[in-house]
Parts: sequence; structure tokens; C-alpha cells
Amino acid sequence: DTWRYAFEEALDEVQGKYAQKFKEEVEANSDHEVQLFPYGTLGESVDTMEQAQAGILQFVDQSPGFTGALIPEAQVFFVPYLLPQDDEELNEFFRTSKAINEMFPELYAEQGLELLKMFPEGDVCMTTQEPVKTPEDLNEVKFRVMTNPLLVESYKAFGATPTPLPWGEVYGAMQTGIIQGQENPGFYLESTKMYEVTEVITCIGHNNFTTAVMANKDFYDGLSDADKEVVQNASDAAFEYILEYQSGLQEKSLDNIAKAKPDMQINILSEEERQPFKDKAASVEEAFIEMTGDSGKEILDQFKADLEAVK
Ligand code: 6CS
Repeated sequence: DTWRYAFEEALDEVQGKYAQKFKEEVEANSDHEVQLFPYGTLGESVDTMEQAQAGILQFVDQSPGFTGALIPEAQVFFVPYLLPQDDEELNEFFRTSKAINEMFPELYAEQGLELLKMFPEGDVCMTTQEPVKTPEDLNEVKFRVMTNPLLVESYKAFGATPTPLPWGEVYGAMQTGIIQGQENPGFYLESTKMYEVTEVITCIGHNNFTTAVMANKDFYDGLSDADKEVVQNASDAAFEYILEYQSGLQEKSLDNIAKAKPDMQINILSEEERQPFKDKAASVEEAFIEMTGDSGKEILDQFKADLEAVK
């Protein structure tokens, strides 16, 4: 039989690489076939999530940036400056975190989803038309964010005017001036050619892009123990593969952008320059707790304990 798997990026982008590895592992170790549906073939992220919940898709990759309405606690990934900048530490956190590997699966299960893996996709940087050296520089900048209330709070706190949009509208909105800024990890800024429609890249170290891969829960529960093991092993293999794949990718992507567009300004802000953004962001954690109550607080506390454990 054929298992259908949709994701939010192209085949040769990070989610696509992960999906290809997953497919390869499943097909090498079982009689099942995995059919991959890259971004654009089945709609936007909200559409593929609906299809996965309805069982039309067996697997879906949807980033927490789009999961806020369904699972408010998933917005914890957008509390600024929570995730470490060090890759080793970050990878070990995703590998061992109790919040990610034990608590989130319960929340996804309530939505009919078997959470298989969460993994990081790279340090998120802003692309804008004008340089951003201080939060004041974001004043009056209409800044596209994923459709996630906490991300809206973050950019409000940074001083911008957040504008939630699905991915498909971003390039055009930037080109026509409806928005003047957006954020994404380096590889994505390169592959989607965001540098064609913006002039400045600014990295303030506020976040690493996280994504989540899940299965339709009824489908997963109906699998034999052997098939469940095939799925789990393929997820583990794809997870380790994608962490390795991303080693050095952020720097390489920014280099490639500099080559493709020599007058692109690329500013990696210093610790000192980041401090005002950190100060502004302190209120976002409170907003998260207000939005999610005890359940969110529990996740956030466990998150922090898990982060402490990998330091
Ligand atoms: O910004 C976005 O909407 C997209 N960014 C990434 C890195 N992956 C998929 C997502 O749709």
C-alpha cells in the first residue's frame, strides 16, 4: 500500500530532505511505499493539517508556527531567546527533551495526531528593506509572521506591525510593498530567493525554526507492532540525518546569498546589540502563559528544565 506524506517545503529543502530519508527508510524496511507531497501540491500548511486529521494523508509536517490555533502550547517555540544558539546543545535538547518527547505527544494526540518528531531547521533571521540595528528600526515596519498569536506578540514587543500570512503570499506581498519584513532560517532565505525582494538580513539570535512531523493517529494506532517500529525507526534515522545535514548550513546559505547578491547587507548583531531585543521580548513569555494557562506553564517549566539539563 501507499502512505501519503505532505510537508511545507520543497523536496530539496530541509523538510523535504527529512521526508526523503523517512521514505527511503520505510521502503527499505517494509513493503509500504511513501508518496511525498511537497509544498504547493496540496495547499497551504493549514490545508495539509486538515487532510492529515481527516486521514486523507497518513503523514504531515506542520511547523508549530501554524499550529497555534490547534495546540496553543506549541507556541512555546516562539518565546524569544528560549532556545540555545549552540547547535550541539540545541540538537541534544530536541533529542532528550521530556517536554518534546513526552508532553507534546499527549497534546497532539488530543487532536487526532501521533507526534513522531520535532526538529530544528536553523537560526531565524529577519529580511527587511532597511537595516535593523535596534528595536526602534522596526517601528512602522509591516512584518510578516506565520499565523501564530505568540509570534504576533513577539513582533509587537520588538516594535513592528506584525502581519500574519500563509507562506504563499509572502514573496508577492514583499514585492508589492504590502509588507516590508519577514523572518526565516538561512537556507530558506536562500532557496526561496527572499534576497531578491529585500535588502538587509539581520540575525538577532531570537529563535531557531522548529518543525513537527506527525501521523494520523487512527492510522498509526491501526498499524501492526512491526509497522509501528518501522515508522519509529525511520523517524529516528531521518532525525539524526537531518541534524547532520544541517551542520554548517546556516553559514553556507548566508555566504551563497552574499554571492548571489553582493550588495545584500548581512548583519549578525553582537550580544550587546541583541540586548535591547531581549529586554523587549521579556513580556512575550508572560503572554504565552496568559494564552495557555496551567498547561502552557507546565510545558514551559519542563522546557526550561530540559534546556538546563543539556547545558
Ligand atoms: O515561513 C514559512 O511560512 C515557512 N518557513 C519555513 C522554513 N518552512 C515552511 C514554512 O511554511
